[in-house]
Amino acid sequence: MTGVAVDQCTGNLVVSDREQAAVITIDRSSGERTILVGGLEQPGELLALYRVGTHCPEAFHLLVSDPGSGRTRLVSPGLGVDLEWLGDRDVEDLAFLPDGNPVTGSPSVVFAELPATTLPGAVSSLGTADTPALYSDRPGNPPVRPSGSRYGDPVGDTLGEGDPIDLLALEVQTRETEAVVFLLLSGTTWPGVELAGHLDFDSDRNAETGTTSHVDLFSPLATGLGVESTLDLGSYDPETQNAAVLNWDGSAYQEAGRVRVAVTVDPVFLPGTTLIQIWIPLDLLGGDPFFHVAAAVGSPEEVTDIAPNRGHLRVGVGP
Ligand SMILES: [Ca+2]
Ligand SMILES: [Ca+2]
Ligand SMILES: [Ca+2]
Repeated sequence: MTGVAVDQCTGNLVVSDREQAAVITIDRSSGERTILVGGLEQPGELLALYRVGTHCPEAFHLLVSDPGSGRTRLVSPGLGVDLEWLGDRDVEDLAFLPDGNPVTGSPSVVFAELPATTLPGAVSSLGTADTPALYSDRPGNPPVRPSGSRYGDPVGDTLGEGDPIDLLALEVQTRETEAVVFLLLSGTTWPGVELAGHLDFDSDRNAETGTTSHVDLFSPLATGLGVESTLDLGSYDPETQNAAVLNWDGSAYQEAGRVRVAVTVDPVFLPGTTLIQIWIPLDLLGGDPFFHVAAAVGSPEEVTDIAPNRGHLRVGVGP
């Protein structure tokens, strides 16, 4: 697999599968896999977009880079659209720039092209394509699935040496009295391998209050978080299956309580990965179902991946 995206309309995962030369949809509830786009050369990075003015599930559109063929496709499963979006370019990465972004100012897609040669010193080049008022990075209407926020983290964007733990997705759902966090990691070795890291919560959605995020220690791009609470993954106890939530008291973290953690190695819907599920009572996060969050994961020795790679995940809409 080389690319992962989440269809926020259905909650299904979409992945690039180089072996099958196809993009595959994985149904989150049944684990069923279906081919969404076949006949590709070397499917790579995926970018989920949502057509403004349409509703879920049709709003979901997907850009599929296929550097082997030099083409990037635009696919809309709901509308039956599959067309060439960009030709003659070996695109290796794609990102959506929302309205008001500091690069283009208006909604656009930025893409990185592979260097034309493999000579030493060859660098990727960047390009942008305007998508004025056509697309957004989230559906305009409430998604079909329960309220929640997801971030599909790129495959292989890890820090550190050796076989670092690669975070593939961060998702938070809020229910009446609790937040449920899902962390999807590459590999099936954990918990044989020790996991550490933090989930940082900006409970009042105010960067000016709280303390610096652990993620900001490893990211060149600011999270924009002022952290009130953190879940310490390193405190996970396999015996009791719980981990500590710590609250910032203005000068230090104090343990606020321990929360339930479930680890599923090799989950049916995505073999070869590890799913960590964490249930946090909203009381421990200030009681508000709206908050901002970011994650840093790795071994006790080093952080090997962060999510989101830029900024934070917004959970709930809030006033
Ligand atoms: Ca990653
Ligand atoms: Ca804060
Ligand atoms: Ca990352």
